[in-house]
Amino acid sequence: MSQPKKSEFVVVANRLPVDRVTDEDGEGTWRRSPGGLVTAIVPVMQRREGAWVGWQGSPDEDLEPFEAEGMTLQPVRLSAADVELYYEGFSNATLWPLYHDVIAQPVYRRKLWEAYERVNRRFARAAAEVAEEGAVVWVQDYQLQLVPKMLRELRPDLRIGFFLHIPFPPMELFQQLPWRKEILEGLLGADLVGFQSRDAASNFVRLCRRICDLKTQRHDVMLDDRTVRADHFPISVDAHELIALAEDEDVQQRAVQIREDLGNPASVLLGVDRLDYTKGIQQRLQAFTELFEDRRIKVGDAVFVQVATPSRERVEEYRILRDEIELQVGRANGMYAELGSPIINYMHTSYTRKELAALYLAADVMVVTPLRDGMNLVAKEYVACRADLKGSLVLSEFAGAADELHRAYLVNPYDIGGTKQRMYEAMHAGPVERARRMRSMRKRVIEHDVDLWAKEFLDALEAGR
Ligand code: GDG
Repeated sequence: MSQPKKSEFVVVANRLPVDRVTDEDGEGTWRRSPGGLVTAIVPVMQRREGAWVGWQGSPDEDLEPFEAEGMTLQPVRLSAADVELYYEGFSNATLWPLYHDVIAQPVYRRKLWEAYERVNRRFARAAAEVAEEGAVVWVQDYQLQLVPKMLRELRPDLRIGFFLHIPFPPMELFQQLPWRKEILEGLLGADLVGFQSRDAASNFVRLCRRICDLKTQRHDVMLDDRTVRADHFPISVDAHELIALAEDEDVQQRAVQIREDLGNPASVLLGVDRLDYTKGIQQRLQAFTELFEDRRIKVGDAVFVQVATPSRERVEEYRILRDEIELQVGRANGMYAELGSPIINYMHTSYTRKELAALYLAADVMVVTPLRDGMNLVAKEYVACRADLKGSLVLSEFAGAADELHRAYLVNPYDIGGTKQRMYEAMHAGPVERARRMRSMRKRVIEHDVDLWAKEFLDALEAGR
């Protein structure tokens, strides 16, 4: 294998920021993946000649490092068994539910843990190989929590940051994890551990004190030879890109077309989520359906569009969830729809960014009701797109975004009665009220966009040198 080029800035994430696509001539090539994280980090990478270490998305494939979009990409190989045990297993069947309030029962199996350790070590080695002397390495998310420690052992010269995109649970839940100490020690290999919310950061600090028996002070965890800082850095969206998208004439026309296709109801309500049990899709559809049952609204008053992007389809919980939602939608339409006018339009598919922006513009009420969510970018994307100040946002208190978007219609998604009331209020808000709320939310999202997020994290990481 050829010697990889060394970089002074390295990102380590489960996935590489590119997807394999086939062009018109049938040739395979790579295209930058959509999404805020990639958009935020790519400019930093290009400025610093960065490298990105990650899995390329298909199992059992050996790939040499390659260049794309001005970045060096360092593929990490995962076998089919790694995907099953480390990714679908420990990451998505153990950590994901545990970190999201145990909404689903986490699976605790030693074999999954062993795979997690083994694969984390592989990522750490790959990062150690591409990092220049004294480089900054930024490790991303729950799949790679052991990498900071493993990497520090290999390369004590590096400056290591870690950012967790999902919630970090309170002690009462985290304690369940048979490998709780190992995970904390893994994270403590970093110089800076970043979380989405203040609560998550303080959960972590408290756990370091209680489980690892370490001294702590506010944001700091004291080790023998160094101090680890734990703080919150709420992620955001590329507001300017979204504003431009929403100004695009095709997008605006498409939004009008969507409303027409829906029969021009008085209110269009919209949900956009990965099909995941943390997102509260069932609760919101129930609340909406009950408004028909209670005869507070009728066909013509409102239509709900639910986009559920396919996700983790090989994990059993997700298959069950999909069946349940599809049954629920069928029932609701069976009971309350009229010929040619369903009350819920459910799409199990994924759309282009442009189509998504058109949907945001077509929606009078965006409904974001996760049972627990690190941040939720959909809520911020909707707000960024609505320069016309016409939309309303119904938002769960349990999404990180609720810490910033105080002017949303905040709901406890477990409270179906409260949720349907707030949805109803959002549908019937006057233009002045809508504009007042939207203006305040937009100010926050535009001022605190994803560039600022990356800058604040990296400045804090460098500051401690
Ligand atoms: C994790 C945390 C945290 C969705 N459907 C389509 C599509 N999307 C895009 C959205 C948005 C992204 O996917 C989803 O981001 P979320 O933040 O809403 O949720 P997670 O995927 O669970 O993300 C979360 C996030 O990491 C970042 O730190 O906020 O709390 O769970 O950007 O627009 N994009 C396209 N077509 C779709 O059909 N193109």
